[in-house]
Amino acid sequence: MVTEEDRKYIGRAAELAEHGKGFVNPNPLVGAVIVREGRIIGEGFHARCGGPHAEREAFRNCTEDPRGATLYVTLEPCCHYGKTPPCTEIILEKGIARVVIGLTDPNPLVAGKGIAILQNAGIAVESGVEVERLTKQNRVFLKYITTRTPWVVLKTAMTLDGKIATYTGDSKWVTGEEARKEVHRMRAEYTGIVAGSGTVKADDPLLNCRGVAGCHQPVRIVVDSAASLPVTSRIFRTAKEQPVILAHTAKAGAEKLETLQAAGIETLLCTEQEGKVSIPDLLRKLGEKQIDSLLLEGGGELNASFLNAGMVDEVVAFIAPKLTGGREAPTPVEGKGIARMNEAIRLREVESGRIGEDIRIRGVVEHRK
Ligand code: AOF
Ligand code: ZN
Repeated sequence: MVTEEDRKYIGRAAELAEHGKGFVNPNPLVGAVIVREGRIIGEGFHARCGGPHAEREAFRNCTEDPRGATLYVTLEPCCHYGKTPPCTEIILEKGIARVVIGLTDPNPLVAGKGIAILQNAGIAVESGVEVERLTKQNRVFLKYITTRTPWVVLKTAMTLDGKIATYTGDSKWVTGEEARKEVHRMRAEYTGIVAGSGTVKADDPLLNCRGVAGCHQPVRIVVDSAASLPVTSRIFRTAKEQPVILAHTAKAGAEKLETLQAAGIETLLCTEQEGKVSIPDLLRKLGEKQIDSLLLEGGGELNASFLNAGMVDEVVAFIAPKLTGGREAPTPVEGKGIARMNEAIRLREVESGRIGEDIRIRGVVEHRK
């Protein structure tokens, strides 16, 4: 039976798991708590990919012998030799009497086998606690481990009348300082950032994470069918400091590709769809490179291609209380668009709030069956 107390300790383990954000990918966020007689005697979380799992960290931090205690862990303990030995082994070794698990692990290497090993050894096991909260916390991992393609977050910043720049192309800045800082924090959470070559030419962005202490720098991915990235762009010039992948099609010239490679850029040949890089092919190939999550920063044509391919999982929009108008002013999603309002792409789990002077709306895309 799962008690209120069980839910509380799984909640604590979920809090601990958050500390791994931005560092564990493509692994899950996992937290663990060891409890005896209503007291926490050990806590741990998975801190970085390749490092010890949460369970081992909790044992390492134990202030007393955990024999007979209860282990709370947000994800089913693993039972395979990966980068680290199986957690089920140390749980048995330490003489834990009861294990309370948040989510079962869909990783085919685990998927219920971890629970079975513990139960067969006579340990009392409960699983499926705080499922909604934990599913949300680990949505990147849960998608990646089952599809091997990244979780994609479309991020945009626009005026109240839906423009991402003025009709002259001026976009500095749509939103205020706090929203821009928040974008830098977001960049640190995802493995890759994607932009189209049009945006790179227009704005010459660095697409890095600035002003966030100790943050990880995401891989920068430029979607550029013809490999037209200017050699004067900041992305080109900083490729040796922060990785860049340039996704192109067969129409890119061999000489330009060599120039890009010499600058330290990884070029990625993708199949073509309507003359452009095929988004499903791109995501498959990025997935093979262990890229589990992407922050998509457009522009409008690339955003439309991702949406049309059904490859956006989440949308985060910053809306500035400003109006610029202009029928030629660019908008977050261009393309041809959807003909009928009742066919619009919908969001669920919608949240909204203020970030400085701006408003942020986020939600998860309702994928069509
Ligand atoms: C984690 N951290 O705390 C737990 C995980 O390659 P490895 O050895 O790090 O194994 C990664 C897999 O282990 C991961 O995909 C997940 O299925 C399982 N559990 N992973 O990174 C943890 N408990
Ligand atoms: Zn493990």
